[in-house]
Amino acid sequence: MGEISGALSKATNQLRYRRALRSLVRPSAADPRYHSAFGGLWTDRRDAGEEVDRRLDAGAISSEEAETLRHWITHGYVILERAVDPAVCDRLREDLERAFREGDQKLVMYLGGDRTPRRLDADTDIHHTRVLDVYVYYDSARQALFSQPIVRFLRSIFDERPLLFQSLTFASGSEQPMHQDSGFVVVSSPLKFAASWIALEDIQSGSGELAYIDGSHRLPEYLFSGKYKHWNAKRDGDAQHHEWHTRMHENADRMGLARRTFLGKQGDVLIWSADLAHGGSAVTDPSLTRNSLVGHYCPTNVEPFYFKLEPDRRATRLHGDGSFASQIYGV
Ligand SMILES: O=C(O)CCC(=O)C(=O)O
Repeated sequence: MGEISGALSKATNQLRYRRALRSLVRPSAADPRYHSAFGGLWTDRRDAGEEVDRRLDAGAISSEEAETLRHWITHGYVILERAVDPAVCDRLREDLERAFREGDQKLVMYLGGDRTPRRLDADTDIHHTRVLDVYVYYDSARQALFSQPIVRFLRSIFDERPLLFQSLTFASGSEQPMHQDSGFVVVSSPLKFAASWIALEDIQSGSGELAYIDGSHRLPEYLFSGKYKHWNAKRDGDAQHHEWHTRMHENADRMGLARRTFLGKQGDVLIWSADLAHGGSAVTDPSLTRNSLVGHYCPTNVEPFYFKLEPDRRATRLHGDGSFASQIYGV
């Protein structure tokens, strides 16, 4: 009996997975209004600059917001200075340091680049760890990730309330290779999401600061197995992953795009678009910390892919002008 129900649930999951994948295939008839065949946010439309003018003329946005939106459209990221109260950053760091000292069995973390989920035991070294979705349990993380300037900006590009569906903490540089999140972060409309990178302390040069390629959200698109924006190890293999990475750099060089690093002060936030290439630069001074928090958000009318695969993890909880969900813990 157990074997039959196990086989049935495996078959149901495979069916769910195949159905969900269909929405992620490159459409055969692309909407010519967008740069990408996958469409995207209104800011990804070819007439996005004119749309900013229209919103400004209609009084829907201020001239400062229009300037921020124009930067986002051209460069694929924005920097919001002091968007998070430094006191909130300190509170989150204290919460995390306590959790690492005393242990917090509710939380799940990764060690280095290893994707094996681990419980957070007492006396764990905080460095080279990533704690997942802390916002579910820590008010300080919710205050940071839903700070008013972040939510206001996300609402302006989403035309919708933001749904926070994943976060990662870093106490030291990740040295993560340059990548576009659309390759790994999967939502029902592949370009409809954005990420915030919050400096929880003043970031020092040599700490493995966040690196990114200005304007790379308009790089020629790489299609995994000829049709997907996201990489699947089993389906696409390491060779395609390597080719994606190589072409990203070749095309960025050919287009003359600038590599930049983010030396944010505590509370500064960099928001990147789904296709902006970014990663962690080399840690040249291992004595330096790099306390930071990354959050991934989509509009509430878009679904993280896991909603389709794990219906019991679809629940969302309201928080101010946004909401949140978590594949790891549920909410
Ligand atoms: O903070 C970093 O070093 C890189 C983070 C990153 O690439 C990501 O979260 O996608």
